[in-house]
Amino acid sequence: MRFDLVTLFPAIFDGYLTQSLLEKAIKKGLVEIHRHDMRDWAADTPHRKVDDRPFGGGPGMLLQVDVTVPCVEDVERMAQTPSRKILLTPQGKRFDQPMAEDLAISDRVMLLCGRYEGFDQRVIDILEPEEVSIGDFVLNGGEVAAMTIIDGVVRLLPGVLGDEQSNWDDSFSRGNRLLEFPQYTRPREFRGHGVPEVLLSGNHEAIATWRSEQSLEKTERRRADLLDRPQ
Ligand code: 6GU
Repeated sequence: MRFDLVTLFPAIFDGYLTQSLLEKAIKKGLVEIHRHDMRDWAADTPHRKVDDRPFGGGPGMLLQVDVTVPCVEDVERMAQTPSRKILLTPQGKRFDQPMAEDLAISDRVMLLCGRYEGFDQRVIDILEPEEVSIGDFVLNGGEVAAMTIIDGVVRLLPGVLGDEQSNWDDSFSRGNRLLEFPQYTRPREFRGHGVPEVLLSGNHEAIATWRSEQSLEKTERRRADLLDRPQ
C-alpha cells in the first residue's frame, strides 16, 4: 500500500515514520510513505508563497488553489495506481474503525494536510477529495490527523501485526463493537490488588464468559451509544 502525504511540514512526520511498528512495516515493504512539500509547487520564488488572505475578509490565510491543485495532480502522476484522495479537515466525515478497514484495502491513499484556515473551496470543487476529520476538536493542521489515519490503517495490513486475528477483535471494528475487557499479568498480587480468580482457574469457558460480561458492562457504562449503532 502506498501513501502520499501532501503537506507544508514534511518534517513533522520524521520521528513517527522511523519508529517501531511503522518503520518495520516500511522495511518489510508492506507500506510506502511518500512525503511531498507543497511549497515545491509555489510559483513565486524565493518567497515560495502558498497561502493568501480570504476574499471578503476574515482571519487567517487560505492555501491557494493554484498551488494545491497542480501539486496534487503532479503527485498523482508519480505512480500508476489511482489514489483515493483524502483532505483532512475538522469539517469532514468522522474517521472510525470501519473507515480504517475500508482504507486498508486500498492500494494508494493521498492525504492532503491543511494548515491555517484551510483550503480555497475550489480545491475541493476541482479535486473532489473525501473530507475526513478525526474528531470534534480543532488541530493546528492536518498532519497529526494524517498520522492518526496512517497508524490506524497500517496496523490492519496483513503481515504488520504479529497476530492476524487481533486487529479484527479490536474494539470498534466491524467484528466487535464492545470495549475491551480488563487484562492482568504477573505479579498475581501488587499492593493488595489481586487478579480476578476466574482468570487463574484454567476454565476457558468461564474465562470467556467473564470477559464478555466485562466488555458488555464496560460498554454500557461508558459508551452505550456503541450498543445501538448498526453494524
Ligand atoms: Cl483532520 N484537521 C484539523 N485541522 N483539525 C481536526 C481534524 C483535522 N480532525 C479533527 N480536528
